[in-house]
Amino acid sequence: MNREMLRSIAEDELQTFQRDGIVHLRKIIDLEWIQQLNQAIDELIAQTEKPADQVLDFTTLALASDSASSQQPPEALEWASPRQLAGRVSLDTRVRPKSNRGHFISVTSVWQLHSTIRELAIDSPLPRIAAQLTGSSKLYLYDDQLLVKPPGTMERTAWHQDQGYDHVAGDKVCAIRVPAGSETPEMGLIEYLRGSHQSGKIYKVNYFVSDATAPDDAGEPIPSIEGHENEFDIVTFAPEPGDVVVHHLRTLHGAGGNSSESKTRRAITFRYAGDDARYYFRKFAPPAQRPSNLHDGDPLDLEPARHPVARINTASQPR
Ligand SMILES: O=C(O)CCC(=O)C(=O)O
Repeated sequence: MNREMLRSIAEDELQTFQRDGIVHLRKIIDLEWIQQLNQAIDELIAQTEKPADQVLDFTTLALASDSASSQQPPEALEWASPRQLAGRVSLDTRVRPKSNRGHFISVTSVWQLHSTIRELAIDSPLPRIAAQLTGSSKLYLYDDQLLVKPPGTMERTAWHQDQGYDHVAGDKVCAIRVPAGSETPEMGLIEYLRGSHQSGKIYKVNYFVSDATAPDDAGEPIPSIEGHENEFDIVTFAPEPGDVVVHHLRTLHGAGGNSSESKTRRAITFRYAGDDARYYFRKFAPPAQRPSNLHDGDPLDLEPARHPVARINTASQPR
């Protein structure tokens, strides 16, 4: 596998990331990684027994929430429980409902489930890209998320910011999204609010397919972007295999449903923490990120099994 970037990052791309909190890097990783990624996704999706706390079917959750109501007997309100979401799932009206409705699937910490994904996360061109864009001399994998949106998946991805979901404080933090195929507008391209990382705000976490938030989340309310898109400076990209899209962990982003008749949108996003990153407990981060022994202010090195060091040059080896 080619662990080198296919080209260097240009100065204007670096400046775009710093200014806008988002940059599309075209033709930067070898297509062999994308072939391997597709094979890994096929294998992961075909597995019948998946660790339950790593897999979330947002469509099943959305359908369950349609029938849930506050009149029902009280159930414990867990992260994204149907009752929490009742009546609040954001559906894309451009997507025609199908009898065989697509399922919007999320798998987190995939690097722990598949060797190809682990290699892509910590021993590929990706950590080098993250280190250069964040100006870091050491880089940790914070976590990852595989998102699969098949044709006819109506659930929108609600506008959100990643950092509130992560127990990490710091500015040298970014996410690299690696699409597994070509993406077109009908598939629900990811939309990013340009420059939204600059305010330094940490927003309330929502339930990903809904803008519902926990009432006592101390974060800032997310601006009401859906339906008012032309009032905001939004940018989208139509990435091709071999491209990556890098956003700062504070950049707000969201996406539509997949109205394509035939094309599944599949991508994995790796979240990296650089030189100034420290553990910071966030009460409303999803529980899939299992309890940690770290305390606020601890460097992430103290839990290498959760936050492995990523290789950023050919001379050093990942732990
Ligand atoms: O796939 C989506 O709809 C959302 C992607 C996303 O939130 C991310 O890559 O961080």
